[in-house]
Amino acid sequence: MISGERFLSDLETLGTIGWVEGHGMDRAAYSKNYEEARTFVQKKMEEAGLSTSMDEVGNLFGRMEGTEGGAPAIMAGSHLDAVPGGGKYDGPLGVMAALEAARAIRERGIALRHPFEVVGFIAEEGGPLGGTFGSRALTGLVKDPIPEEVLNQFGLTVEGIQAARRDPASLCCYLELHIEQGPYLDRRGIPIGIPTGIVGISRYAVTVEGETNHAGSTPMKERKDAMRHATDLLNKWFAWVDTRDDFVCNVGVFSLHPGSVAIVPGAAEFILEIRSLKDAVMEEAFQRFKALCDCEAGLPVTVRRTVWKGGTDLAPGLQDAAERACGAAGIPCVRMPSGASHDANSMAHVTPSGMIFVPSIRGVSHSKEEATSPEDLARGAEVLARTIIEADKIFS
Ligand code: HGY
Ligand code: MN
Ligand code: MN
Repeated sequence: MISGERFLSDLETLGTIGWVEGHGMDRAAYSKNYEEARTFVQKKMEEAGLSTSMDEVGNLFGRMEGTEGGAPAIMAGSHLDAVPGGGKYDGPLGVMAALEAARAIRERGIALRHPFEVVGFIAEEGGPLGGTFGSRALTGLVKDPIPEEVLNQFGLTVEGIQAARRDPASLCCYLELHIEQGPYLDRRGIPIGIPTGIVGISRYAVTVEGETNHAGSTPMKERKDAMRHATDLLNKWFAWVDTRDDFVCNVGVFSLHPGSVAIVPGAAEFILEIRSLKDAVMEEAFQRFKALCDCEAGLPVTVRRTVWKGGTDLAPGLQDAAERACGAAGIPCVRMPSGASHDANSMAHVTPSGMIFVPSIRGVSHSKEEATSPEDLARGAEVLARTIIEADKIFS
């Protein structure tokens, strides 16, 4: 029912905004490139006859009314920001597919009972605002205080964040099409995944306190080398992580201070990220890490939790709706968990939420090599459009 050609053309055009050859996407939330991308999407929404608006934190909405005035809205979309050097589909696929669904529904004269809103969330990717920021603002989940300098950096205010909260009663359900960002579908040749749940994410700022000293004249045995202590600790930690299969862990940010080749590092700082479908497992893993820090003789280690987003289940009714949509279109699908976090994690806290996955070639994402075939992209948009129509029937 969608126009695959129009959808893919708009998606690829959006993918050129902020794209740097050899690097990947340069489109952080609140950046110039981000604003250019959002303006492009807003124009496309208006051309499609949607009424557009933006909330106080920079989320973009395109709305078309339904036949039942005052009914809660079906919302579909994803995020428009990208990780540094990331790909062009992580986020924008879901926004442009929701827009294409709106166009196809309108062009076919399908009268939805519920209003339909396309959303482009801001600041979904991890960063100073904690990730899934735009959708957490909409759902009232921005609980931890944000440092003044971070608010100023992005032109945000506490009042603005609070004003962005949407009354959950105004929402009927939320749907998000997204690339899988893992190898499950690609390895099995299955074109559509239907996520059953989304992992929780926890992040910890870890500091190892050593002692700066001369890198040449300080005897090895007398050094309080923060780098060696941190790497010893992490080697022991990852040896334990490798014995488990119910959570994943990453250290993507690691810095040494003062950071000179001729100085024994006095401090090592890193961000430890733990993800699991089960919050209790995330907590157990953290306790194990903490115990390692405490028992590892030598240098003092401080650990501060900076992010805790529990895992969420996705609405079975929307999983069934997506499965029916696939069945009607003769598209094979499989239910599976999501190892990546998404705005649907925030939305699932306030309204029935569902997701649809399309394969990531070689499972690669958060990389300039991120890729999905045009056929799979268009198939995902088709299933999303049909699922929206299904959702319109199942919710009052
Ligand atoms: O990190 C994530 O899981 C998401 O891609 N932001
Ligand atoms: Mn994403
Ligand atoms: Mn991402």
